[in-house]
Amino acid sequence: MDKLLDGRLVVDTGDITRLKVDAIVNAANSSLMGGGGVDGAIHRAGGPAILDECKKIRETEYPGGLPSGEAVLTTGGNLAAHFIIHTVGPIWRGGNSGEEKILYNAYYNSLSLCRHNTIKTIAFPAISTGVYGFPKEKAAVISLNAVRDFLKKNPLPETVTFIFYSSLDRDIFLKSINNGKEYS
Ligand code: AR6
Repeated sequence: MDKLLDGRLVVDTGDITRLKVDAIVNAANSSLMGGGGVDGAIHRAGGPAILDECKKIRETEYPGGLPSGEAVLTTGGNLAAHFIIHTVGPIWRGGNSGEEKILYNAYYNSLSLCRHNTIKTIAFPAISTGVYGFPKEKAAVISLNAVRDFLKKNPLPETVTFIFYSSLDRDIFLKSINNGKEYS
């Protein structure tokens, strides 16, 4: 486990569905109706209450689907986490379609939901770096910048965890942020 940003950002490996934190973030798609990857794992582990709330969100707030870069909150269902924050990262299209800003927004807007829901601890998977094809090295720097910018201005969440599914992905993250901008 590595700690950055004065201990407020923890970098670790594992299965996000098993974490005992107040909220976990889901790398969803605009439909909010589930999918593969971490999205599928969260819905399977958390049970049908999550999809029920996603359907309500689609019927009310977002009939056209959740735009990429935005975030919404549901129950955590059967998970240890009380809440799931569903966000939609960008699909990588080569880098000239606003992908970097959308990824930044996905992290930042997910964190913005912490204050109203008194979320002290939150964990993120590596949004967009799976099926959506965002280069992991670039995503590392953007995700760190978004969390650093947010935590500078806000007492909640107290701690953020970046949970990588493999130690290789964790190592790519740590190496990329050291090659990128200063992070302290
Ligand atoms: N715990 C932590 N990380 C995980 C887990 C897990 N249980 N499972 C996968 N990952 P992806 P995306 C990692 O493809 O690129 C879905 O179908 C994985 O290794 O899940 O944002 C949605 O419905 C990778 O590093 O999300 C969308 O359609 C990271 O999670 C689409 O995929 C993200 O990979 C979203 O694509």
